[in-house]
Amino acid sequence: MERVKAACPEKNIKLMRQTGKGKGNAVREAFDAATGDILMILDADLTVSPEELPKFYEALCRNKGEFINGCRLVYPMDKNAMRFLNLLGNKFFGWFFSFLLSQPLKDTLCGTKVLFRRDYETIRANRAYFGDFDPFGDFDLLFGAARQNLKITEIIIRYKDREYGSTQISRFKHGILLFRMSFLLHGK
Ligand SMILES: Nc1nc2c(ncn2[C@@H]2O[C@H](COP(=O)(O)OP(=O)(O)OP(=O)(O)O)[C@@H](O)[C@H]2O)c(=O)[nH]1
Ligand SMILES: [Mg+2]
Repeated sequence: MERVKAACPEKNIKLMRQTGKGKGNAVREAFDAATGDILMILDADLTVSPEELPKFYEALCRNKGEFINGCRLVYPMDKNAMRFLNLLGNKFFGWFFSFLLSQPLKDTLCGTKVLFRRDYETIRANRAYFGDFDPFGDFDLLFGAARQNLKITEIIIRYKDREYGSTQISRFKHGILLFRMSFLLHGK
């Protein structure tokens, strides 16, 4: 990141250290600090290239949707990009969320998510209904968006092998947590 800042001195890039734990907390703190009109999440393991982001920007600005979510499940992926159980889980949650939100959705857990800040502010203001327990933040944002009647649109992206870091996902523990969150949301 320091390299990026040095390479692009004209850009207002902020590097922050989160005060809590988990991606959800990091995203919430970064979104609170961001000053632009559009908010974007890109996973730091570079499984999705930053070069994909202009497609998300275009989709949002051209009104193709109000919440743009990446979809990794269409193009062929790199060999180790997604483990088999994760693939099954992603397919299941895609199906289940399409049913819960009454909007077609294939890949709920894709990290790449883009939306207008004004819409995020409404999602944040209504977070109390959902509770603050989603450690990843994906369900929190998707449910918050659907509750505001935002149109969720998926952009197909290419999912690559991880370039940086190691997985932060414990499949069984987190899989169970995701199930619990989904069923809780089902009751709302
Ligand atoms: N700041 C911060 N970011 C996190 C934390 N956990 C995960 N992330 C970010 O969230 C991204 C997604 O987490 P991963 O562990 O890659 O999870 P995944 O992509 O669903 O699963 P894998 O297929 O195992 O990579 C990471 O690439 C990090 O950028 C955290 O505790 N703090
Ligand atoms: Mg990853």
